Amino acid sequence: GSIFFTDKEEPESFSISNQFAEHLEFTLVKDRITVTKDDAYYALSLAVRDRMVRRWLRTQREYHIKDPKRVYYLSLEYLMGRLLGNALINLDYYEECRELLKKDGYNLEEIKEYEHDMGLGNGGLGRLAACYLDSMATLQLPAFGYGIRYEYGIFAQEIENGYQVEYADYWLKNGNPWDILRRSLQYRVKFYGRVEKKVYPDGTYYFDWVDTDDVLAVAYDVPVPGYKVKNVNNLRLWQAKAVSDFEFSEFNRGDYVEAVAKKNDSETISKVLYPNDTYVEGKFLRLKQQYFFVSATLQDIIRKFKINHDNWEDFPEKVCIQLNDTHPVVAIPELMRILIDQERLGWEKAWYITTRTFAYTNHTVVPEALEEWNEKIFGELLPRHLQIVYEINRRFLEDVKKNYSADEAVLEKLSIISSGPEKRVRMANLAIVGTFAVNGVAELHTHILKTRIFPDFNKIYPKKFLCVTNGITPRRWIRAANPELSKLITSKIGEEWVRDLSQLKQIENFVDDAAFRKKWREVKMHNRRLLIDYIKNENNIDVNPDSIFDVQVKRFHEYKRQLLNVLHVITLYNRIKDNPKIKMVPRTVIFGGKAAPAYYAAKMVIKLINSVADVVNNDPDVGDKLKVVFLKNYSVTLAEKIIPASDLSEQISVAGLEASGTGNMKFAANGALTIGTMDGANIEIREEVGEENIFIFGLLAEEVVELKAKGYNPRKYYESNPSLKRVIDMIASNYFNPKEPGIFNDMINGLMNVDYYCVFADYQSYIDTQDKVAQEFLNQEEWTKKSIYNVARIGKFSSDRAVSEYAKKIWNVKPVKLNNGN
Ligand code: 26M
Repeated sequence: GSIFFTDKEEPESFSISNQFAEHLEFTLVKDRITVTKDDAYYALSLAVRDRMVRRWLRTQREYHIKDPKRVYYLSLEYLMGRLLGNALINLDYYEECRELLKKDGYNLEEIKEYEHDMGLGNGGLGRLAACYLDSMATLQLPAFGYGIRYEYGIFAQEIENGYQVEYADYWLKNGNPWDILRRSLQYRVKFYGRVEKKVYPDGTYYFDWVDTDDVLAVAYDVPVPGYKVKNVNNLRLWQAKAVSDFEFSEFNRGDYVEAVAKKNDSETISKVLYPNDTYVEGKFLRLKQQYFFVSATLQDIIRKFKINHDNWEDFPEKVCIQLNDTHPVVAIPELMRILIDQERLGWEKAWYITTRTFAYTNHTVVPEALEEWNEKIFGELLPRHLQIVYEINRRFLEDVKKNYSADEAVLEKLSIISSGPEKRVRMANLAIVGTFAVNGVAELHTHILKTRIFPDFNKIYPKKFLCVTNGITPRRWIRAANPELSKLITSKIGEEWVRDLSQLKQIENFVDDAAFRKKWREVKMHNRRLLIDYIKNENNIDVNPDSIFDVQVKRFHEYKRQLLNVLHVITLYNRIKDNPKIKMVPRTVIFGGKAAPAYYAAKMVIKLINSVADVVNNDPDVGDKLKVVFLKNYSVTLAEKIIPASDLSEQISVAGLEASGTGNMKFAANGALTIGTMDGANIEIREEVGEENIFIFGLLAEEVVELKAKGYNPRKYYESNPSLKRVIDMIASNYFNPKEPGIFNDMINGLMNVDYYCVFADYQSYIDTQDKVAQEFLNQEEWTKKSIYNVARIGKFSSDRAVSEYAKKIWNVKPVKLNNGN
């Protein structure tokens, strides 16, 4: 007989109450007197984790036995948020657990608040990875997430005197009940050193990477439960650890203290998430993180492959590796190195295997976000990889010359190594050459990649580029975040929509049902009131519950144009000042989001919002017609409070620069109407919900290009538009910042002389469309219909659809269904 529960037939007999009590007493060593709310959260999470363990083991065992083709999702970021509520929903155990806890005198909703967000990502890209994990598990795909277990996640944002201030996010301070340390899973990762050519007696040779400085990668695993399926997938996060103490050279020379202190150097590799999401500075530590992550992950993937296989030609048949942007692209030369130097395969064969294994997703066309590594830095840390990259490039360019073009200008654009005084490794070019699929994240974005960013690559590899439009998980973003809306929908169409979002279509049948529409509005009002309380607590602002909740939450970047939104706010303010008795539709304009700590222009927009808020919110003429709210420290958890309460979703990037957006999908799925440009997935959202149910304004992507080509002069717009002029003059003359004169001078100069993101060009179109929004909001019945249509027609934007497309079009992996049992 086996002592393992996984080997036993009988169903689980543990009750959550018992396990909860056991963890309180035996794991946390607490009693009735000493127990805290945080203990309750921790013990409950362990009890919920316990309920996943057998499924988790069984899933991994099943994948091992059936040995299907697997997909590995490699991402430097996972913006997971809280895990407890999501686990309970996916296990279909939420209600039961709440009732059982109630009997023990605990309130689940209250306990949940003690969980610290797992904020191991910056924004869209990191949250997308988290949504995809949820869908991969729900679709029962043999999929594995890999990442870094940063000790510090995305910084905590405070607002001090209107300015953003960053604090370290030590998310592990109270421990983490979700991840488990795999004590025996450790890999050695090499850095620095040099390449030695080793010659055999027969004259053949190979390259050896020697005299390296090594670091250990230790594995922590997080369970990823699928929704109402038995599959529990795995997210493996690596933490850096110093190699054993006696290996330090200093130790041998007798400097014990120095040697132990040096441990710190290695362990800084997984210390902190880089907080920028658009601007890449070529920081050495960042490259170390990337290679640390890639090396450990590939060792793990290859170890698993070798359990069942000894023929390398099977590798691409059994393994697909999806690269989340260029951040893990050093995996391409790393696999080449392993195949050539360690496995002793020839170049052609190694390259054949490599280029059939990897696929790459591009997430941005913003030029300053394209990763390039200074060749010297790259070669110092990874000398052998630099040689391999050069050889990849040499062969690639040879090929191009033979089959495509020998034009120097074309070759320079295609080259993986940029020429010029400072040679750089272009990671996107390496990604395109070294993979079999390159995908954009929305139709327009893919089109721009093919025609504007990488046109020659697209001609060389016409079938390589494809589109998989992004999606969001309906479990977290509707079912968990908006329980009242979920109940209302389920009362009409049943619960299947949670795993098949296209079923929401059926609620169109109730658009003309006045009672249904009334309930729909009551749900929104309920959510709004929760947010009103939060705003009162956080910002001490009284918000009118009948006002339009007009919301822009996302990272701060000039291209996302929070500034355009502010210009609208000031325009409304001026209308009130001109006529304090004016009748206007009341609005609450809510902002949230973080700016990269070194991004001065974005930080000044935050300061401007807070300055405008101070004036507007305290002007007696304004009353409750207009309020401006900046909610600090926007996060996954805060998004879950804000989005369900919103009426209007601001998606106002300059056309051509927002690759997709995913917030846009979350808002529409929760019944907010969108005001947006023809950018990213907005275009596809419009296509789905119908043009009468969305507010589109502004220049098209091609028009932005044309405008700039013929010489854009923002000053002309300023001079010919009195309303715009007045707004700009107010900012320039310190109307909102009398105590800190001049602080917005750089911003104003930038707008007047350059306005790279066409704020002035789109101003009037935006104002006119906002006026239309206000008009339409007056007719609540019609607005409600539009809101229902948005939800009913949002099915396409489920991450289940997106992940199925990846599985079919790129990965060629199929579900592994677990039989019943536990
Ligand atoms: C790179 C180097 C060094 C430090 C940080 C980075 C870096 C980190 C995150 C660069 C870019 C990062 O993210 C980009 C991102 O989030 N892009 C967004 O991806 C979403 C998912 O596809 C899209 O919906 C958004 O439109 C896109 O902006």
